[in-house]
Formats: sequence, structure tokens, C-alpha cells
Amino acid sequence: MNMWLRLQIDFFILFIFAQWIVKTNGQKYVKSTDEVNWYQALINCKIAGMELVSVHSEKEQNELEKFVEDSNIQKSFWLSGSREGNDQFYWVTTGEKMQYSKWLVDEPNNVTLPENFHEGEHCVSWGKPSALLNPDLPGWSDWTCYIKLHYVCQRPDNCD
Ligand SMILES: [Ca+2]
Repeated sequence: MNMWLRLQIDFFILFIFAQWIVKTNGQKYVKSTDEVNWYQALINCKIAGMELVSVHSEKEQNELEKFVEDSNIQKSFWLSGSREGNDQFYWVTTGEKMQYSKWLVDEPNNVTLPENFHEGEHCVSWGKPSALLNPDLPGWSDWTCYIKLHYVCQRPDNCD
């Protein structure tokens, strides 16, 4: 890609995020309008001066659940959790080992499929389970990092 085009794209992304920040003035959490893979979600939050969301306690989980409800988010979105080589999950935005978690039933299951090139599921998403499994409780799943999902950024000064 040539430099000029790259610059134009960067300015466009910055413009979108500037609009986004102005609109969401002062809130702890901001939901994306676009769907991107997990790596791009990390980058997009950084560009916006924020962090891809992490959850360190039940209190934070409840705050996030309220935000999801208030924002009427119906689809899955990315959290900043990642499975590392020792099969432990970390929050990549803080470097902390995941202590608190709210996995859905049968998650994390690190499924290997042709769709994820048999590489498994190393990134953490938030989702509402299917109505059959558990109609009320939203929770987390590991998922292939390349799937495009919405994402939620949080203000870094609110990271505990
Ligand atoms: Ca999974």
C-alpha cells in the first residue's frame, strides 16, 4: 500500500475515533460501531487513547453487564483476554493473569476447526449464549482471534 493512501486511511480512522470520543464524553466504556479481529480491536482502542476492555472483578463484570444492557448490545464483542503458551489466560492490556472470570458453560474449550486453521481459540469474547443453553446469563468464550466482532474500549484511568 502506498504511503499516501496509508496516511489517508490513518487520518480517517483518527477522525472516526475523535467523533466517537466526543459523542461518548466521560463514559468509562465505549462500544465500537465496527467489527474487527481481536488484534485490530486492541489497536483501535489504543488509537482512541483507551484500552480494550478487561474485567478484574465481579464488580467490573456487573458494570460491564449494565453497560451492555444500556447500550442494547446484542452481539458478541472482544475483551482483552488472551490464552498464552502455558494455557493460562492473561489480560494483555494490563499484563495480569486472569483471576476473575465468567466463562459460559463448556468454555473455554479451545476448539480446533478448519475455520481457525486448527490453531484453536486464543482470544476472549463476551457473548450472550444461545437461548437453549442459558437464556439469562451473558458470559465469556474463547474464540479464534481472526473472527470479526464488535469490541468495547475502556478509559485507562478506570483500569483497576
Ligand atoms: Ca470456545
